Amino acid sequence: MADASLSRPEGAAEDWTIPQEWDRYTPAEHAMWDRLFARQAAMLPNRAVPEFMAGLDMLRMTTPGVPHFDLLSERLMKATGWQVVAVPGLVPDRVFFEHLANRRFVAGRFIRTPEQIDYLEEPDIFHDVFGHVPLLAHPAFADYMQAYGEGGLRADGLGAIDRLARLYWYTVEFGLIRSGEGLRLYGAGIVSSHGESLFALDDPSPNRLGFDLKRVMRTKYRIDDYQQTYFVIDSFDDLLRHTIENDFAPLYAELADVPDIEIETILPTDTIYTRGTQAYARQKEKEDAH
Ligand code: HBI
Ligand code: FE
Repeated sequence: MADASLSRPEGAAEDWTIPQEWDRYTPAEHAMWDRLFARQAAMLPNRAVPEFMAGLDMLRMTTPGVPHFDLLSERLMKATGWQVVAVPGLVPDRVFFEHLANRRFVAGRFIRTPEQIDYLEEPDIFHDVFGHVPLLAHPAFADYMQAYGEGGLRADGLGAIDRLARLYWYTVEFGLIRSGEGLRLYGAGIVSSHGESLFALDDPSPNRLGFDLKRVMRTKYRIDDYQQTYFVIDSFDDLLRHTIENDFAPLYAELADVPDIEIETILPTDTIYTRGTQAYARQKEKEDAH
């Protein structure tokens, strides 16, 4: 959750956007993008949902170097009417929602350093652009993201941003999807992470459960390590239907007195794809205790 007290840096516009200044990327920064890209592109076919791979192709992200936001926007605009705009880092929730509601995806313009290759706290351009942008070329997902922005603006008025943020977390960031040949990845937090792209699909540790809107809104999440539970959607059309056919206001009211669900809990009502061993999480806890 972005802190409401974030203050707008000098040089950022009213809506927090800044110029990408593509000409200022150094050869080392372009090389960093290429290195991250090559690593993920080699492993994601047959792991990521085919629509994600199609988006990479369609947006020509397969050409070397840090992508130019204007060129991405030009291609996206034709496909689904989305644009990519640069921001200095995390922006306040309302600003974030306002952009999404208007089909603008905000992306960091900086890229991680070699020391940060596998972990960094703020989303960089590789996470934001490689992770999030390809699916914006898919019509149902593109509509879902706009609906999320509109829902966010309403949730803000209802004091329910936390509920909605869980939906974002377990779909846009860490979602899995069913396919004819088994589960596939689509969450940006997964596909932009080398380790989690393997873990989320293959490791016996995490739970993999069927997506259920109310259930997800009640479920806590962790931001410091691989997820302990992933939720699986049936299709992007299905996800979009859940969001636009539901008026969330009565849902928030109904959930107000219902307790949260712990990260690794499996309920009798859950559809279980994997009952996780949680061995990875247990091991980490042990290491941390020493
Ligand atoms: N700002 N740049 C940026 N990127 C995000 O993903 C983001 C944000 N601000 C708020 C936010 N996400 C989330 O807290 C909302 O989805 C709730
Ligand atoms: Fe993200």
